[in-house]
Amino acid sequence: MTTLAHYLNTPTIDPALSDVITTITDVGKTISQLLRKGALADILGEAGNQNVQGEDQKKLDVLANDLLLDALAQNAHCAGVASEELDHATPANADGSLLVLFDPLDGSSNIDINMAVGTIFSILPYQRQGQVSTDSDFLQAGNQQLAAGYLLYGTSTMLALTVADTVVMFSLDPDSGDYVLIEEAVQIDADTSEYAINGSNYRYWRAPMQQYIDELIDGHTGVRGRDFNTRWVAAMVGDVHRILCRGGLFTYPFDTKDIKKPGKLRLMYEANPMSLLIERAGGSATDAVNRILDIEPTDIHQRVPVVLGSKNEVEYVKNLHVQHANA
Ligand code: AFP
Repeated sequence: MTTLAHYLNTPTIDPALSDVITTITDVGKTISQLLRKGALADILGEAGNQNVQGEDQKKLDVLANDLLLDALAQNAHCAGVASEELDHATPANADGSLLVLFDPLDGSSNIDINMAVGTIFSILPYQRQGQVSTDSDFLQAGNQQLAAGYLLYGTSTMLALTVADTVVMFSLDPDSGDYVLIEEAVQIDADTSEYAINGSNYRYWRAPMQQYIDELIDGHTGVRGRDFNTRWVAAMVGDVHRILCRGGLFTYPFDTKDIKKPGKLRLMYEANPMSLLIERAGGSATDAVNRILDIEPTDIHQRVPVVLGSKNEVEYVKNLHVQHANA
């Protein structure tokens, strides 16, 4: 049996990185316990505040955010922390070599209905050791990430992590409190017949995305010549987990619902870490055309359209967009 502690304790993994990952995953155990207690822990419902994105914060969002912030502030290797729930990054230990970004509780509308939620994290190098970190230190492309992962609090708690060339998966053993390795090299099939999208936004999508979904719905009667199946967890962490387990395509595309937002998902603590996991598992991740991991960020809270998952399907979406652009 390989535990996360064993896995991280290898000469090929920077001990600072191992330490920060351990801090995050330890907090994950606490969040998992709170979720198990649910209503009994008085963590459901609204906290009465709005986050920087103007969204209502749930009690557990606030709690998960505070738990991660406090724990990382005490980690000597962590130079700064950026979160979905904070306007600006918070400096931590100036001598640290790492920056951490996270979405403390992705899919928070699922909390009150006892459905899957998760914590997503991304770890970047810190270039100005010895000086206090600021927002601009975090503005690095996703291809600079040293590690990324998520904790999925579902029927069991699972950790997907990439800190080397592969994606590994652990399951949290509720008896021992250890994360136990269950999958050493996750791989996504290049082809799929399953896709995830919030179809209620159809009228706001661009023409190539509408065409793509029309083709999938037409199934064996249309140009694709086979049937497709829809799944939507309403928590990206759940949809990405399904794709790592059995392939598929997930998209939250560009839409015109709110012209100030080019997409719903956040580049730095949702799209980037998920894209690294997906690519390292053999899949692809784009904004419909361009590789997500090559986007140079301009704001820690910037949003981006996302199309990720099985390689050939992501490529198909890209080709439709290129064809429309050239028409
Ligand atoms: P929160 O970050 O507010 O929890 O939203 C979750 C999310 O960003 C992402 O995880 C889901 O895929 C997506 O929103 C669900 O969006 P819809 O509410 O439009 O279905």
